[in-house]
Amino acid sequence: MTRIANAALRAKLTTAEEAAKFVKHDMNVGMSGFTGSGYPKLLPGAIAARIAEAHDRGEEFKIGVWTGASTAPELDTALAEVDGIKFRTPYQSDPMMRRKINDGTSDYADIHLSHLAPMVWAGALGKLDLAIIEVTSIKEDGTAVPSSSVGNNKSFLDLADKVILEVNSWQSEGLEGMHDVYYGTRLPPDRKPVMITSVGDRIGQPVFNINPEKVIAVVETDHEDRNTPFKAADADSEKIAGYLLDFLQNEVKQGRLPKNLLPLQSGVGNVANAVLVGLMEGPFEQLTSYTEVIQDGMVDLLDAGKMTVASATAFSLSPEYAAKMNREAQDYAHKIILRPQEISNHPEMIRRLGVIACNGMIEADIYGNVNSTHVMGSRMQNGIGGSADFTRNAYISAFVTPSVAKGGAISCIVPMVSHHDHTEHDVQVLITEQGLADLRGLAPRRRAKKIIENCAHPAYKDMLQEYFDHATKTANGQQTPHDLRQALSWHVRFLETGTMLPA
Ligand code: 0RQ
Repeated sequence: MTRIANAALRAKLTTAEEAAKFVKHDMNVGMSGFTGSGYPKLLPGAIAARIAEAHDRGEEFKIGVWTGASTAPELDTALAEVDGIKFRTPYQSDPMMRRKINDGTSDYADIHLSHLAPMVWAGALGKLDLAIIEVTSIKEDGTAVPSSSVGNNKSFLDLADKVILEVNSWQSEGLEGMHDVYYGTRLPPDRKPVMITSVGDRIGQPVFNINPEKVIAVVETDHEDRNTPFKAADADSEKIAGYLLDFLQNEVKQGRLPKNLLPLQSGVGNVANAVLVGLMEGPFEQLTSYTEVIQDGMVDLLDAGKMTVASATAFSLSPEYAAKMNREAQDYAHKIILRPQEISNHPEMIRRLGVIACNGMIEADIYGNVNSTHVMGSRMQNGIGGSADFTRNAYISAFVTPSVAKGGAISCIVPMVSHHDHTEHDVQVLITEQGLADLRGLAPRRRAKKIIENCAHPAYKDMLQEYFDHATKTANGQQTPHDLRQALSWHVRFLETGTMLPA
C-alpha cells in the first residue's frame, strides 16, 4: 500500500535517477540524517553517479551538503568518494568524508549542532537550493510524518527553493505522534522563550508542513537505516561509567542533586553504553533524558520503568533495537519525543532543565581544557557535534576518555591540548579508567594536581608532574603555568617518533 496519501504529491512520484537530474554543480543541498538515521537512501547515490559521469567528461560538479549530523555510507561515502562535496557541515563521522576533509578536497565547517538552523534561517551560509528529506509517509492533507530523525529537516523544508521527498516504507508508521516539530522559532530581535519546562513537554506538531509547489519529485524506498551493532562495554568503559555513577550518587547524598538526578545527556559509544547499563543496575528511579540521540540503553531504561521520558532529535540504535522500535514504535510514542535539533540542543532548555552532560573526548590537558575534534592538532576526526551545546549550558558537565590511545603511544592527558573545543571554564568533571577529577571551583594549579593524580595513566603520570613542576618554576606568571617551548612537545614527539614516550 502506498504511503503517499496526497494525490498531488503522489503524481510527482519518480525514480531517484530522474530526480537526481535536478541537481547541478555548485548547488547547496540540505539533506536529512542524524547519527545514521533518517537520511535519504537513494538520492545521494544517484547524484554521486551523475557527478562521476560529469567528472569523466572533464566537467566540474561538486555540491554543498548540509545535514543534521553524521549520516551513512549511502550519503557521505557515496558523495565523498567521487569528490562530489565542495562543502560539508555541520558534523560527520564517515572515514571517506574524513579523508576528503583532511586532504583538502572538501571544505568542512564544524558547527555546533544547535547553531546550523539559525544560520540557515539568517542566510549566513548562502542560498539553500534543494532539500532532500526522508519521511515516513505523506498524509492526505499534504503534511509529512518524519522518520527516525528530525535534525534540521523542518528548516531545510521551509527554506530550500525546491524539495525532493524520499518516502521510506522501512520506517514504522507507528512513529506518527512521536515527533514534536516546533514552528515557533524566530531570529532576533523577535525571539520568544521556548516553553519547554519539563522533558516531556510538547510544544509543536507531529508532522512537517510541506509546500507542494516546491516539491519537484517524490521517491519511494524501503531501505533500512545504518544501525551499528551494539558493542558490549569493555573493562575501561565499565570503570569510567562506575566512577561517574558513584559521583552522581554522592551528589545526591550531599543534597546537590535530586534522587532521580536531572535530565541526562550522553554521547554515543562504548562509555555512554556502559553508563546506561550501569543506570539499569543502579539505584536511580524516575530518570529522564534531554539529549541528542536515543540509544539501546535508554530503550532498556524506559522498558524497565527506570526512565520515564526521553527527548532527543534522532534514534541511534543497534539493528536489533531498531527492529524492536519498528514493531513497537506506537507504544513508545508517549515516552520518546523527537524534536528539531535546534530544540533538542537548545541552550535555553539545557540550562533551564539542568542537564547532566557526559561526552567523549580526544584529549584533555592538565588544566581541564578539552579537545574533542582534532588528532594531533590538525587532523579532523568527526566534529564538535552537540558536545558544546550541552557542555557549556549543563548543570554538571563531564568528559570521558581512556587515559591512553593507540596502545599507550598517546596519553589522552597532555600538558596542553593541541586544539581547544571546550575550555577549562566549561569542563567540570574529567574521567578516565584511572579515576575521576571533580574540578568544580578549583583554580588551575589545583585542577592540574587533581587531573594528574586521578586521571593520568601510570606511564605518563611522572612526566606530567615533571612538566607541571618545571612550568611552575619557569612560567612568566603563576595562574596557569606553562612553558610554551615544551607545551606541545609531546605531540611533536609522537609525530616524529610514533609515541609520546621518550626514547
Ligand atoms: O582512532 O578510529 O583510528 O581507532 O580516536 O576514539 O576511543 O574510539 O573514542 O569513539 O568515543 O570517540 C572524541 C572522537 C571519541 C567522539 C570522540 C583515536 C582513537 C580512535 C576514536 P581509530 P575512541 P570514541 C553528542 C556529543 C565529538 C562529538 C560529540 C566525538 C579514534 O566522542 O566525535 O561529543 N566527539 N558529540 O584511537 C589521537 C588522542 C586520541 C586519539 C582517541 N588523544 N590522540 N587519537 N584517539 N584519543 C553526541 C550525542 O549525543 C550523539
